[in-house]
Amino acid sequence: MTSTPGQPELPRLPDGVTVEELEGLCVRFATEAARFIRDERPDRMGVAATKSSETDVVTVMDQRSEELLHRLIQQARPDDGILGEEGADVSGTSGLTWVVDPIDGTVNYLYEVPAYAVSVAVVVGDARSQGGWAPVAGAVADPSLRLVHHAGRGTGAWTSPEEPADGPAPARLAVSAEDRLARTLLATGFGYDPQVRARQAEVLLRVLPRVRDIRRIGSAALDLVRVAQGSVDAYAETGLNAWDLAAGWLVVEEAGGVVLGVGEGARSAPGKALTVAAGPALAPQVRALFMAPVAAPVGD
Ligand code: LIP
Repeated sequence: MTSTPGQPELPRLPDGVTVEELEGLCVRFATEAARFIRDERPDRMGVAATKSSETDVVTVMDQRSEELLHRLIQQARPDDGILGEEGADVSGTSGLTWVVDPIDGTVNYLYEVPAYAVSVAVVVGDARSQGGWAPVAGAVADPSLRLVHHAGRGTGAWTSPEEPADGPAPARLAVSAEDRLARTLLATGFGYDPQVRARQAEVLLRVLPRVRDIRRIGSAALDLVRVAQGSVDAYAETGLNAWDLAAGWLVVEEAGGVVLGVGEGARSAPGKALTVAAGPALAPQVRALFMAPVAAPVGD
């Protein structure tokens, strides 16, 4: 990692590429895929397959969106690795890996609920190991609002229109300054496995009385963007994969927030065990609330 006084540590990037160039590619690729899944949606689109459970669905557009992203990435950055939710798994030789979710919020997309996104991030390290990687550039495209939220390590977090000519100018993002749980609007989500959902419901039983309210948007990438926008105060979820969170993680950090995992060292990074995102004063409180033993009485 290289660092300039007063600036966040910047990773040493390969072959002279800059963070700004990678951020621009993330925006371009995410935006192209967002237009595709919105404008090319088939009239009678059904479920193409299921994964971890009968409710963990894949549509043909998830698959085609990932094929499009794979093609765009390989044309622009042929030596980089690729890891995608729908099976893309390219090792690469450059030290950079593209981590993509071709449709995050697939169930919302299937039901035409306007809360789904395309998430594209570039990471350094091993994207397949917990705590072994970190994002350096990322974009979350929202096809329903025709917006793209993006960040590069050290370049801030921004919301831009899908079509720059349409305006307005990019708006800088900043997390909420809320520091009290009782006033916290908390976004969260649930897994696809019934036993996992039962455990998440037990945690929610303790969390719900302690916060202002919860919002279940149905897309981790958009939940993280809303933390960066300050339109929720915090987000917490267990069971996320790298592709759900890679771009949103950086957008939150570049908006002045922190993104935490369950513990210290490698486990301090967000991942399957727990992902918490909020402003610096609130994030540790939200993590403690989600990590307390489930058996603890409500309102303890
Ligand atoms: C979704 C996540 C969401 C979670 C859903 C699902 P997918 O990702 O973005 O936060 O609560 O269960 O995992 O499967 O739509 O790409």
